[in-house]
Amino acid sequence: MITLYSFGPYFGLPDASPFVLKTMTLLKLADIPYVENHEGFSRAPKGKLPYIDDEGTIVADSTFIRFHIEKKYGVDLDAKLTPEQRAQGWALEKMLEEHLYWIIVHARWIDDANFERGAARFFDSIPAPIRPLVKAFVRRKIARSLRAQGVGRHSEAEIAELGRRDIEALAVLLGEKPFLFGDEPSGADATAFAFIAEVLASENDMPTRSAALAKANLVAYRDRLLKAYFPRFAN
Ligand SMILES: N[C@@H](CCC(=O)N[C@@H](CS)C(=O)NCC(=O)O)C(=O)O
Repeated sequence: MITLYSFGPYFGLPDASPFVLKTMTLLKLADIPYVENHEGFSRAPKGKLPYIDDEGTIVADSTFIRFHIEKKYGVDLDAKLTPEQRAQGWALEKMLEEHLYWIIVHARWIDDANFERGAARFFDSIPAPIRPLVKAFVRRKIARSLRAQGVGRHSEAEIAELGRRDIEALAVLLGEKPFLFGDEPSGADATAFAFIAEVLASENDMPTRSAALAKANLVAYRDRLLKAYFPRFAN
C-alpha cells in the first residue's frame, strides 16, 4: 500500500497543497489505493510535500510520483492522447505548477486577511506562546521565495494580470469538454483540477479567484471532479 505524505484537509479540500491534491487525483485516476500520513514533512527528502512511500520505495515530487506509478503499475494516464495533446498537457501543467502556483502562494501568505482566514490555520497545533514567532518566520521565508522566483517583485495589479491570463488559457483549453482532452480524464486533468480547486477556495480572496469564478466551465469542472473523486468534499 502506498503512503502519501500530505498536509491534510484545509480550504474545504482534501489537502492544502495543489501538488498533494494533484497526486491524490493521479492515484485515483490510476485506481491505486493509498493511505495518508500528515506527519512526514520534517522527513521530506526534498523538504516539500508530497512524497510517497511505496512499500519501501520513497519518491518525492508530484511529477516523479506520477512517473513512478505509471512505470510500476503499468498505467499510461495519457494513453488516449495524441503526441500533440501530450505536449499541450505537459505545457499546461508546468504553467500551473511553476507560474500560477506562485500567484496562489502570494495570495495565501502575503495578504494579511487571506493569511488569517487560511494559512494561519496550519499553525494551530503550535504552542500559543511561540506561534506568532513561527508564523512570522515562515511568512518571511515564503516572501523571500516569492522574490527569488519573481512573482514577489511584481505589483498587485501585475500579479492580477498574470493570474488572469493563466485562468483564461486554462478556460479556453478546457472549453466545453468534460475533461481537458475530451470525454475521459488524462494526467493533466489531475493538475488542472487541483490548481483550479485551490484557486477557487473561498479563503483566498484574490483577483485570480474572481477571474476563475467568472469562468462557468472551470467552476463546473472543479465541481465535477470533486464529486467524482472526492465526494466527501463536494457541495
Ligand atoms: N515540484 C513539487 C512542488 C511541491 C511543493 O511546492 N510543495 C509545497 C506545498 S504546496 C511545500 O511542501 N512547501 C514547503 C516548503 O517549501 O517549505 C511537486 O510537484 O511536488
